[in-house]
Amino acid sequence: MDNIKKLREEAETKILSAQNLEDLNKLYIEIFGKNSALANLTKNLSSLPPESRRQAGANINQAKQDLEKLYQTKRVSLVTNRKSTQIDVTAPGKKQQLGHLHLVSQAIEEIVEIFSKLGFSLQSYPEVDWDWYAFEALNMPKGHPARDDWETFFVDAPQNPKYGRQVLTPHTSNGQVREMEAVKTPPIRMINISRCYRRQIDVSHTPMFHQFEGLLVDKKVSITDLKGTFDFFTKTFFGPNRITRLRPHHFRFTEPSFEVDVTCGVCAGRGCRLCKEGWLELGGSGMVHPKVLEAGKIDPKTYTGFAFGWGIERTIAMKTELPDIRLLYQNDIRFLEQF
Ligand code: FA5
Repeated sequence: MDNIKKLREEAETKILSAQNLEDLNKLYIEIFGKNSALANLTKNLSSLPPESRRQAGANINQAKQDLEKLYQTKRVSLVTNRKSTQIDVTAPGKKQQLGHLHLVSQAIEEIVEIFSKLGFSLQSYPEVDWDWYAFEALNMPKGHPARDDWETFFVDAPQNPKYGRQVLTPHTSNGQVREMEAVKTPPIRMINISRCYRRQIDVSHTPMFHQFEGLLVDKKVSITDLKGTFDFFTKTFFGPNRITRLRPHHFRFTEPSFEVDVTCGVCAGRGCRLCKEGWLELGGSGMVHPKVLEAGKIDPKTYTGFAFGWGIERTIAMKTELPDIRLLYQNDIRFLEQF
């Protein structure tokens, strides 16, 4: 009797500790096979005294049945486990979520491509620059009230005796004199795209935004070239029915200066809630001021040029009828995935 109990307990432990189906299969022969300890007990029944033979036979059978049951339960659990870790190659695939470029990056790519058709090449100038390039070389001497329009962030760092303080560039116009210094002798046809920073925030202003700056310097450049460039850009970027107009304005670094307007895409220039009078402002522009050419060591008697600086977020807003440019930076996937 004790033999059967011990044998049964040993077999139970082995079955329960099998780690996989292969181990369990091997145990079957060991526990239930012809030469197993259980089979030997059955064979030896005849050697027992007749009064205990019957009970011993019943106990052996019971042990066999219980162990079979345990064996099958263990088998089912190992099979289920194996299935859950296996890959079902016939299962339908899960659709991968594909990302895409942010709206601002898409616009930058498109703008660069349009201007490259006119021979402008993309340059990159610092986002943290000296006061000299952001203001002084652009005909805005220290303390000049025109600087206030740029609501600038100044960097808390030592000043340079010649170049002054460091600023987070409030516009891409800092690239103008830098480009003149780099090229030295015109022609110059530059597009400078960069992040800009100003202390502003509302539906049409963000503290960080992007501008693209165009600068063309050559002999005999006139306002007609400026207007033709804007018309080409506008029709390619916004569509063939959109037209531009130049509205007189004032910038210290261009003379004459203009603001550039484009007909509204919603009302086609008739006037609506978005544009009020049929026109939307794209950005600033003008003929490069002789003092700026001089700051870039270019002779204003030989060369003339035009420059413009537009906000990329506003340009996108005008194309997509975005009611608030701050949406571009809220990282809301429901908004971004529409474009
Ligand atoms: C300028 O920044 C001049 N440097 C543009 C220029 C360049 C004029 C070359 C002449 C020659 P203004 O401050 O108007 O100008 O800004 C130009 C454009 O930048 C605006 O029309 C607008 O589209 C965009 N912009 C300005 N501030 C913000 C802001 N906080 N958030 C988003 N866009 C802005």
